[in-house]
Amino acid sequence: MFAGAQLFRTMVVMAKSPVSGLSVRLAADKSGASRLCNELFRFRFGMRPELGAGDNVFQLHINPIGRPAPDEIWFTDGPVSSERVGDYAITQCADYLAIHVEIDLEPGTDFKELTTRVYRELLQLTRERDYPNLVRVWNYFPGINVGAGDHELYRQFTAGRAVAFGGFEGELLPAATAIGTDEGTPLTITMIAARHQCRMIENPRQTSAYKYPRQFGPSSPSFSRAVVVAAESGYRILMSGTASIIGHQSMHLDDPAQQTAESLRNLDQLIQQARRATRTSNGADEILTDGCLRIYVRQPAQVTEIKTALRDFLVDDPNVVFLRGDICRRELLLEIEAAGSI
Ligand code: 3EB
Repeated sequence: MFAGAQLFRTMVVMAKSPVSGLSVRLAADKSGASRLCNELFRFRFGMRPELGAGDNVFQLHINPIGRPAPDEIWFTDGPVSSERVGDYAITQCADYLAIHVEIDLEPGTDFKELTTRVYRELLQLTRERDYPNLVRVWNYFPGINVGAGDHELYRQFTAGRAVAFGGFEGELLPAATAIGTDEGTPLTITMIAARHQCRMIENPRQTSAYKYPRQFGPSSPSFSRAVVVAAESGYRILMSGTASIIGHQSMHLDDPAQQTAESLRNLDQLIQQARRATRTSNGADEILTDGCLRIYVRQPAQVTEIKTALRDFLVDDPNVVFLRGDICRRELLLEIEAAGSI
């Protein structure tokens, strides 16, 4: 279907004025000093504690592989206000709200209970401010693969999240990422919510995560494969962390190049689904423009192989950030999330 196809095209984007709706860009420089016009929030990658600055700078305690990563900036249109409410950094504009929280983990914490509590508080905040529609959530915590069977931390997290969501399915679940970070890092959750309903996209190549069978844990993961948000000109797709899974089965064990290709085929399928759902086209041969990718890699030594596999799918110099993280299934070596215009 896909051999030699160019999946992503990236552009030099910082020269353009920010687009309406919700868009994401990597900062052109790494200084990250000044807040840009219509900047809803920015992610800053890395462990150094002095990195955090400003109510709309959301620190992710995860290290880039190789060189330092530029900030990832989320733009909107219209005025933005940012504040802090207890542990929560909150930033909002007319249409979107983003919340970020970092929670230090004490030994012996009941992780399911903690996840339920934090998610309930997040959902409460989105509802009381009248942004009831979840768009995108990022979840990071250490020890994601620690524990056997249903005691594994990822499964405890999934169970706790499912309690807070209380039976939400399909249309109501946000796109998401859940990645294991290094020991000593906090539970870090960032949530984007919208005033209006957004369109959720599932992947016909994959079982919907909220329908995963029992073998993957007592509760199914509460996320959708992608979300499409409107922009003044066209649509943007925000794709969940996407791995080498077909149906509900992990594929290409021990082969990072094949896992990369399979993940990209899954992203390709999501983009096609989103285009069908919105009856849209960006007029380019390539499937995604203004693409922005994050690739989480379990073993940094495999990055070179992953980059080589990636090259077949990319043109130009892509906006890709490589991060050292653990994927929620032990056999998965990498996971790719992406956003861009369709
Ligand atoms: C998968 O497809 C891979 O639990 O929030 C990807 C994205 C994955 C999000 C989550 C898990 C989550 O099942 C794992």
